[in-house]
Amino acid sequence: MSQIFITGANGEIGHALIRKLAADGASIVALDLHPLDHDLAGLCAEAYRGDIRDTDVLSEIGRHHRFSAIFHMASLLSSRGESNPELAHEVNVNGSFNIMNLARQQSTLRGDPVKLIFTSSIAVYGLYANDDREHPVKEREFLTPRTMYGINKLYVEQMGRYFSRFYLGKPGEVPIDFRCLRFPGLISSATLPSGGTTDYGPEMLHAAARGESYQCFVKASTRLPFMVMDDAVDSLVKLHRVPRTQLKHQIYNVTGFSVRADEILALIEQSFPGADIQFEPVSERQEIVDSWPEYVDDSPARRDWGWQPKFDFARAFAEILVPRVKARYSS
Ligand code: AKB
Repeated sequence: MSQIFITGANGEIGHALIRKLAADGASIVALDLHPLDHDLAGLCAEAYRGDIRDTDVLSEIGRHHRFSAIFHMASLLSSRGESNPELAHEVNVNGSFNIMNLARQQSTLRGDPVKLIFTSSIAVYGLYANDDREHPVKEREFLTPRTMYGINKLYVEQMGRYFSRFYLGKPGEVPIDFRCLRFPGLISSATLPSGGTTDYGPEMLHAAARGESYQCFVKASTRLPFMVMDDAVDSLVKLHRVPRTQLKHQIYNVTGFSVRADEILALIEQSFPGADIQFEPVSERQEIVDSWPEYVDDSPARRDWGWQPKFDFARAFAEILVPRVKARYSS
């Protein structure tokens, strides 16, 4: 029976994606550096603890399972990557190379391309002083990332294209089916990110719901694209299902809404009137967000495979984020 393999299973996207795929009846094999969270364990056919840099663990997984798809999400995020660029490169690039090799072996064993779905990021873009920030960035523009994380993501995207389209391989080798989404900042009511630079969005919300004070590390005027986790998972599942012939590209932007940090705060204050949130920008992190686009153009995804976010900014907070975080912290 072919299964779905998920790396970075304990991460934010991992949590939400496992729930969705399990509800749809998929047989899931999970991998994470840490033991799989209790709430996910019952939803997976098997869970492995290990590092994507460890080829022994990956070989063992490959020996015991046949995958039709791999969702590869394990990575060190942007702020953490800047504090240890060497480790970021090892995990984000070398680890991804190992996952790509696993996908290649599995494709050949099955005689059918394995879908390797990679979560990339707006961090692949790098905008500088005189660049037009009002202009929604298209997939092939501004590919001059500032962070190690962005550089790593861009490289892995290209490695995926290479192994699916240009690599000659050995006779009989079946190429992988590489598909990739560039995500904006993600906001979930169920989990908190760690080590990212868009983390201020979800952190403001969760701190307010817990009645804690929070120092937002970017300027009030910082505008970035965001998306709620429900839409992020939806986009992954949609991209996974779409027939290859329908895809004109392998790398797609997806986004929900673009908002300033003080607009997020204003909405939070409507629901949590006592929220104690101050803006205390940290220059290293501000420089990272200043290099990212304020708006991204996701029209190719909309056109090619019907991508459409369900939640705009107001609906995201009113209908899912605020009610769910209130329920979460009041129980
Ligand atoms: C980060 O902030 O590093 C991530 C991302 C934008 O990919 N959330």
